[in-house]
Amino acid sequence: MYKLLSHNDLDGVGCGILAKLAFGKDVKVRYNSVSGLDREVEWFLENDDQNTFLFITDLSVNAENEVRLEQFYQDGGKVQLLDHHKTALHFNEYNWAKVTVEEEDGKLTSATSLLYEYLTSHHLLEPTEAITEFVELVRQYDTWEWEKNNNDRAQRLNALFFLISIGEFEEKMIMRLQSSDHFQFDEFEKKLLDMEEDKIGRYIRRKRRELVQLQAEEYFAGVVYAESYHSELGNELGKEYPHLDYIAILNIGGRRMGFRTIHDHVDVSQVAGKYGGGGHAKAAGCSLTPEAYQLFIVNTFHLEPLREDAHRNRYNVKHSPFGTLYKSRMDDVFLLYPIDEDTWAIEQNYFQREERFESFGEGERFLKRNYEAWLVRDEAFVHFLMEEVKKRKKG
Ligand SMILES: [Mn+2]
Repeated sequence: MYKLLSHNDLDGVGCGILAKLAFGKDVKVRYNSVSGLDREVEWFLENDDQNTFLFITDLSVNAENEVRLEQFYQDGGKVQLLDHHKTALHFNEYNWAKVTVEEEDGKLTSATSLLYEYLTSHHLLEPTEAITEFVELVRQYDTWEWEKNNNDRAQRLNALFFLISIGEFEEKMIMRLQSSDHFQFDEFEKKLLDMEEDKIGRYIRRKRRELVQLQAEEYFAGVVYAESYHSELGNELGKEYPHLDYIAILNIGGRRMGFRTIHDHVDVSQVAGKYGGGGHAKAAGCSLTPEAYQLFIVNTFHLEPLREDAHRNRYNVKHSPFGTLYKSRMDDVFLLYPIDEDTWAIEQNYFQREERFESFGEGERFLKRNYEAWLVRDEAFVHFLMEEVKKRKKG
């Protein structure tokens, strides 16, 4: 017999699907949250048939279970942990664990791709084109590579995963992978996914208007409350507000929070680590500890959301050689303009500030981080220019 304990997200369930394809009725699969795994491992060690081969995928155990599993292994127990989270790399010192973040060719791994590699190389599962395609979609979704590759099929697979129950998803995928030459969505799923996409778009637009800015130690964070679509939301908000180092997404009901970043200079697994969590450089999470609650909720509850940049301007546009106009909630007006090819300066309420910036982006980052300024609409820009002309005449 086999038992697989895995994560309850798409990558974790991808592992369950592969295990069922390989072992059929001989495997019991249980999906867990990050915090639920350790109870399951304890239960297995205390109650399950000790001849069962235990797989743990996409999750890692705590220090106590680390010791227990090593003992279990030394006593002849069969266990294999496969994970791809950087925070789990120290498990590689054990014979029963293999943690790989990146393949030799530089491709990021996912738990599903690691288990597929394991099962096929141990001749427990015959590779097929359909399974290979499915595994690659899961891997691209889990590592965000789909974004770079514009592979929206990977995102749609994850959307489908959330539209139906885990049990239904497993059953559909197993049937499909056993009977099709290629991995495909059916017509009904395509229709559903189109509707879901529209819904996510509306949800993100609403959340964009709720984002508040917080300076937390050396970083600027965007803070938003959301129960669903964390990945999509973190990514969209990150791109909309590139001056923020990361986006913190609060799920009060679940007493958890997620961290997402689009930047390479921030490792959000370290930020989450401060509050007892972990994850990847670009996506991580933690429980809402009292400390995190104080910083991200109590400290931000009174704040007003960031104002969005005007989107449909023709004149007041970014990178303009004539200058770009911003405004703050204190009614300060800022004109960001180039002095020469690679020097930008800021006029605040018609007075030039001392700072110099090497690019437009740096200047804008300064304004947004320090003043939460937003790009004003064309009308306000024209009004500003007319006032300036009047002042010059008087002056
Ligand atoms: Mn994963």
